[in-house]
Order: sequence, then C-alpha cells, then structure tokens
Amino acid sequence: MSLSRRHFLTLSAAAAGSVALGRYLWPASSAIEPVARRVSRDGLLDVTFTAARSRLSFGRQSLAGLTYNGRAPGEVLELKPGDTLRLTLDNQLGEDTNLHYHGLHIPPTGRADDVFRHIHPGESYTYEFQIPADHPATLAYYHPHVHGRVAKQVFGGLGGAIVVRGAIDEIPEVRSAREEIVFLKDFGGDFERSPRGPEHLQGRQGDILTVNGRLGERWTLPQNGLLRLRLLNASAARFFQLKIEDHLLYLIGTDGGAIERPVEMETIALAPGERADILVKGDREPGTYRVLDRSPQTGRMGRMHGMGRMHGRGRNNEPTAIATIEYGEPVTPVGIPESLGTIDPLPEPETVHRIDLGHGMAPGGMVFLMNGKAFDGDRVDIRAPLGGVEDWEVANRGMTSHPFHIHTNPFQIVSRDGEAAPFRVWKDTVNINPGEVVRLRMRYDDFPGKTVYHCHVLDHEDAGMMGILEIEDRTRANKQRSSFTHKQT
Ligand SMILES: [Cu+2]
Repeated sequence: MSLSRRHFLTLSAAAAGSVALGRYLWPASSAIEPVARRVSRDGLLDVTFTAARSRLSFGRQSLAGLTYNGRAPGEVLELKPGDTLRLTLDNQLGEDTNLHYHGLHIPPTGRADDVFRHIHPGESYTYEFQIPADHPATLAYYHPHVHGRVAKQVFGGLGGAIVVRGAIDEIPEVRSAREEIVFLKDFGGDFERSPRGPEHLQGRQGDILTVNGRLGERWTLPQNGLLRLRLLNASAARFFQLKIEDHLLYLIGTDGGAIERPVEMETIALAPGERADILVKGDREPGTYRVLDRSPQTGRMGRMHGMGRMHGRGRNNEPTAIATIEYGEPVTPVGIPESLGTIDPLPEPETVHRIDLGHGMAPGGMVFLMNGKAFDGDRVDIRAPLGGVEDWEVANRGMTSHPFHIHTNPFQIVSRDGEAAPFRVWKDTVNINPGEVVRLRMRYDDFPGKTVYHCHVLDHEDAGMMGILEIEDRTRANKQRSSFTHKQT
C-alpha cells in the first residue's frame, strides 16, 4: 500500500514538473460573503428553490446565467443520515427542468432521484426523500438532468453542493480542520450556444474559473493546523487539475466518501462530476500560497485519484490561480490521521457488462454513443437483479475523455487497462481516457427501478451518451408471476 502511494507521488510529481509561477487572471472580489448554507434541524431540511434567469457578475464581467434563488451555485444543503430533504423546485426558467441528486444513494423513483420526471415551465414540484440511516458521509451534488438540456442548464449556473455528515467528520484531526467547500465551475460566453462541429468533443467551456461562484477566494490555513477542502467539479465539460504551491495534498475521500488511509498527492485531477476530500497541512513558512489549476485543454487528462500517470498536455499550459491560502494564527500541531475507515471489497461478480464509448457523425452534428447507440428513453439497455453484484467493463474507443457516471449506486474501481486499482474507493464518476478500459464493480443495493448511466461531459450526454439501467426485484417479479399463473389455472 505504502509502496503504491509513494509510486504515485513520484509519477504525479514528475508529470507536474516544477510549476512555473502562474498569474492572477482575475482580481480578488472586494466583499467575500460566506457560502450560503442550509442545515437540517430536527431531522428535516425544507427548502424552496426558484430556478430563474439572472445576471451573473464576476469581477468586472457580467453574463446572462441561471440561478437558484438568485445564486450560482445554489445554497449548500447539509444533512445527516436519517434526515429528510424536502425540496420544492419552482421552475421559472421558461423550459423544462428537474433535479438529480448526484452521489446520494436514494431511490431513482417516486419523489426522490427520478431524472425521467420533467418539471414544466411555471410548475412547482416537491422532492421529498430520506437520506438512508447508513448513508456514508460524503459531498454530493444537485444539478438539473433533463436530457438534451443538461449542459446548457449546468453551464448557465444551476447546481449546488450537498454535505452529508458522518464518521469521517468525527475523526479528531479532521474535526480540527478548517473546512471549505470548493465548488469549481467555469463560466463564459453564451451558455445557450451549443457546441458546433468538432467543438462538440470538448463540450461547452468558459475562461472564467470560479470557486463557489466567485473569483479570488481566500482561505485561512491555521499555522501547524489543517485545512480541509471539499472539492467538487461542477463544470459542464471542463476538467480541473489542481495543486497548491509548496504543499502536498492528502486525499481522504472521493465521490462515495472516506477512503481507508490518506493518500499523499502533488496534484489532483477532477473530471466533471467528480469530488475529492483533501487535507492541507499548515507546516510551511507562514505566508500566502496559491491554488493553481492546469486544466488539460482537451483530450486526455491525468488519471483520477492516484490511478496512474498524467498524459499529454493541451496547448495552453499556463497555470491559473483559482484561490489563495493564507496562514492564520498558530494552533497546537495536528497531524494527518493514520486511518479513516474501512472499505470492504465487493464479492466476485455474477455478470460482466461491456460498454464501448464512441462517437460519430449524424445529419444534425456529432453523436455520442454507447455500444453504438444513442440514448433512447423507451429502451432499457442493461437489466440487473436487485442485490446482485456485477462488473462493468467500460472501454473508451473515441478521441476524447469521457467521465463515466452511474446514478443510484456507487461502485468500486477494479482495474484500469488490466492494472489493479492502487487503493479502494467508492465512486460514482470515473474518467476514462481514449483507448482505456476501466472495470468497475457495483452491488445493486435496495432500490429497484429505472436509472441511468452517462458521460459527465454534459454535451456528450445531451448528444446521446446515456443509457438506462433497470434494477429488477426478481423475487417480487417471480412472486407476482406465480400468483398470476395460479389465478389462471
Ligand atoms: Cu463524454
């Protein structure tokens, strides 16, 4: 374990090279308001979001965008396992919308995570569901999910973070850390303009890199203490690759919550939809340090979370400062925790599904395909048994990276190009570079129904790269069938 961790650090460091000093592209905002947060009380979080068109400001620039209650991102929702979220969405967008609760293990049906439900213009709809009592602590992500409009609505500004509290938050070192939500998102240009021709490979991207919807975020790192950054890539299509000047990053959690032991890294790559929980140690010369991004411009990106090497860079490789860390008052020294929890491996799979990701040309432009097919809401692509364990072998046969996301149940990464994953993780989104094959393993726990899997470069999803998974309760189906047969005889 320690060998592979050290191995990764070397690879990552070599790939990152010595980072040239970047520059501030944007002036720091003059007034920094705290991130708006709504916390559950007595087991309930009851919120109303009005989705509407708004003007967004970034420094001296102003753009047309989309907001929840006038905010982009929307308020942070904070709950505990067992709590109920009641969320009324009032649609003033002038077109269909809805919500997906990315990373929450909740039913894909009813008033929960049903992305097939459309909320029409002028309508209001109330989602209501319970966070399961055994839900792991994690950072989840709410965003719209009406097929064909997802990229535009997310790029316009719709989305927000959900914090589920739990065991990792109680580890003394983690508890002592200053915590910041880092909602990463690019803005720029006309959010409604669809990519044309080969632009479609990259999806819609902007040059304004924001953290929590703002420019020039500043965080305090207590001298000798810890800063905990909860990263979420909420871009429609942009990949982030972050490092902090002169500081290592200690990965403590991924999409699905805590990993088993911290993993030391120099840089962290985040594809759209991915999250990471990291600690930063305040053990350097007190001062000011920049958080730098070197988003790969197109094509391949670094492997996720210590999964391997970094690949060919884009043309513009100048790092951009997206935030600043300032040392604060000294505190009693705190170290990085030794262990964070356990992840039990899933049993051997009963079935292996194979999915090829690709693209092609159609009369209307580029189409993005899974096993040669574009999304069809009336077709079930994969049927799986409730309670079963299956592997999915996902191969990228195309020319650009595809972050592969599955709703409802998290998965473990088994291997990449046949090489075993260096450490156990629970994830819901995994980046797959051109030519790579990723094998992931999933158990279809407790929630039957139709759900989806898709590419999280949202322009690819909108242009066809999505499929339907139906999780079937076969015991119940068999019972119904036998009682039906009984009546017939
Ligand atoms: Cu894609």
